[in-house]
Amino acid sequence: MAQFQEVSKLSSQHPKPPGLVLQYGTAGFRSNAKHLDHAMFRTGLLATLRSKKTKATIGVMVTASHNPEEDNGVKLIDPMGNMVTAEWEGYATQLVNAEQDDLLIVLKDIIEKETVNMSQEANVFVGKDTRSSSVSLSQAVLDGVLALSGHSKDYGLVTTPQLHYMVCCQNTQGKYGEPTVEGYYRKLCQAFIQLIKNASNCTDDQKHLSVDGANGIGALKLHEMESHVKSELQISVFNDGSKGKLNYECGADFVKMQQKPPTGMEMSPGERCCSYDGDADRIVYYYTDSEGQFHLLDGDKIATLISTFLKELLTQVGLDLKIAVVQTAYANGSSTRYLEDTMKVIVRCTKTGVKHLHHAAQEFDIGVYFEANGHGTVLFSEVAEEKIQLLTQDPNTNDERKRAAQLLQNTINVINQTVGDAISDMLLIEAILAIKGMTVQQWDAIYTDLPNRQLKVKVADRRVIDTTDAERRAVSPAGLQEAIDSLVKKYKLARSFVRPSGTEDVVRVYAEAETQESADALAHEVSLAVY
Ligand code: NG1
Ligand code: ZN
Repeated sequence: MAQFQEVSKLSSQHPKPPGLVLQYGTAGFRSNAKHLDHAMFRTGLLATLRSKKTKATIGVMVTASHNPEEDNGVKLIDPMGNMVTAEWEGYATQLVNAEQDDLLIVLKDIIEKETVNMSQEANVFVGKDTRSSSVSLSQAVLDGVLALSGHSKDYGLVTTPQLHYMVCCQNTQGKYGEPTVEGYYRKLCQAFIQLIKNASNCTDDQKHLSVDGANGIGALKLHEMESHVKSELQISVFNDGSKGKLNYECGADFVKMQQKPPTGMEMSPGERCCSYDGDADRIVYYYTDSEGQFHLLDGDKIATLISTFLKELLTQVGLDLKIAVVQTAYANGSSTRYLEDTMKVIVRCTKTGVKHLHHAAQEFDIGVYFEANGHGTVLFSEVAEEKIQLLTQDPNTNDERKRAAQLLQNTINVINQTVGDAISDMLLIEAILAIKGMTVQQWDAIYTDLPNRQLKVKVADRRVIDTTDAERRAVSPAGLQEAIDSLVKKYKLARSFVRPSGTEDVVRVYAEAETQESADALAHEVSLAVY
């Protein structure tokens, strides 16, 4: 078939280095950018097949998020803006690892297994981050789509959540919004402006926010968005890529892991600040107090703020909708305790990786999910959205209920339900703080984090560690969990677990305890037990 001749021809321009093996992990393929050209081309091929199979538009995002500038990566986005299924992740790994001469065999095998109708049209949206390697790598993706005669639309520089949004808008015939960057700003910012109208007496201090753009795409996009919200939110962008290196000593991952401010940011005591990661799907907040001490408000604090706000609104509208917060094992123990005991909301714990959290959140009318590292969003079920919409239009609803229903409606519109989104989360958080007249210190004081420490351990083969109970307990190697249990017993309010990373060749160790010294010591002792 002529179609496959084109694949052969173009794939020879994107040859696979013999013997190289890559794995489609939690965040797609990720590696040093030098090794990825063939992976990009082949992901373009697979996205085209996925589009033919689903009869819908598929997204391909070229980014390595918080990884160093030298790395890159690629991720597929399914029709509703969600992650692809485990089966197709498996195909991605097979296709990318096929040696050059076997490519067509593996490709045809996938077509056969999935009974893909090759005469079906295909449509693929492509986006990229600001890495210098992203230019040629995203071109390789476009070549892959072309090789199978698919249509592609190159969105160029966009954040990861923006591309998820475009894919969802396209496949819902505009019901979710308009699939353009301008349409994205319009939808989110209009909802934000509506929300903020409910804030009384906002001071200039409250209207100001400093953002660390991680020298990446988020900074660029904030500049584009600024004019839409200027009257209500004055943003100072630091690490906007004009001087520093992407993710280097800045960005959400650096701030969360190092528990200190990014370099390149001017902070006065008490001032509200936040950091995005390299592709703007994560956000964390922080401030320094008058003694110069650093305070981090991570994904757990964000989930708490948002779920408190939503729960209060649900009480006001009198709708019986089930709200839950979804976390991972990395959630600070204090947050879980506060949510369950004080807030009385349902808390679920899932394995690390957004797809697990997203999936669990879909089981509730309102599912607030956040990883401690700041990746998260809120999902509203169709039923919840309908009930809220009806209330906003009901002539028999009293003013208080109507106001609360409007706030819920605008929250639905400001939040990017397809995936965690730093820009969208930031707008919602800013609106909530303004409406509640809350300072960042008051937000921080809702509960006190248990001191914690995360470490990485290099081992010969991280896959020997197998876990259960949402990764909170190790089932292999034999004796490891018992060793962790006895170390944990030495410290007050302590908890610790280990798991193999899905994105790096390391084992991650997490420990929390009553004091920072204890958390550090426990993390260190557990990492020795992992060897
Ligand atoms: P791994 O490398 O599997 O721990 C990391 C993050 C995840 C998620 C993915 C994808 C931690 C502890 N892990 O996964 O939460 O964000 O990267 O980027 O933060
Ligand atoms: Zn990211």
